[in-house]
Amino acid sequence: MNILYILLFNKKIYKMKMNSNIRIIISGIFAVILSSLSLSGQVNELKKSDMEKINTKEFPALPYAYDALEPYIDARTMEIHYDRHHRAYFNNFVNAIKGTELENTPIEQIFAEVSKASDAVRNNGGGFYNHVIFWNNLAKNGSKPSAELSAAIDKTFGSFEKFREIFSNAAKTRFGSGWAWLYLTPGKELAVGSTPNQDNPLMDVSPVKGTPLLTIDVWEHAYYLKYQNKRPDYVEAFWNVINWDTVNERYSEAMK
Ligand code: MN3
Repeated sequence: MNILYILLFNKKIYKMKMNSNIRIIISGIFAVILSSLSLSGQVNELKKSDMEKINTKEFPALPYAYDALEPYIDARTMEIHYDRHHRAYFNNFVNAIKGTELENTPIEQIFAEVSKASDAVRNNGGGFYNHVIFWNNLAKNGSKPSAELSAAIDKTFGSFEKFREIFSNAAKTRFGSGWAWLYLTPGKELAVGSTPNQDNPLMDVSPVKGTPLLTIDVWEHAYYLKYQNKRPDYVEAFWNVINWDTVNERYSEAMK
């Protein structure tokens, strides 16, 4: 497209009556302007390519065995949560977008305008996506926040302990079902918040907006078999099974 503009502009310039030096200067100025326009086009493309690119065509495998997070999250809960709840969200999402223009739209783009979509797309798309983030930010691998993420946590919350308290509080006090998040705001600041139901910070309907970095599912199905009504105990246990390696990766990707 840009090359077409260069050709058209240059054709016009060469038709004008002026001396050749001025013609060369004007052509040069156009070339600089147009190449900077094409550069900004590339930046936009890069931003798009930074998106999660979560495959919406295939139900993703759980990245570990059902019992991998014992005793903090029990195998039976993991099995039911992944194989029934998550799978149902995935199947219902696939059915909700089938035959519509959303079928080939990146899921992050669907979320950016989810207010225009059906409740089935919002609830099941969120349910599908949020669990992918959740499974991937869990592991029993003894990982730690990176130096960069630690520094940002200290800067924003004062200390890791303070961050932990604020995040845990967001998870414990989310009324009913939902999710707590550590996310990066569009201004590249860390923030903690929570969303109801299957909403997430990528959605235009969400009160908290940004790039998800770390999340905890606080629906009762995530903890009831082991912890029953004691959500705070489940939230405390969660801190033993955070896969900081993936959170660090998400943070450095989002900071680019
Ligand atoms: Mn769940």
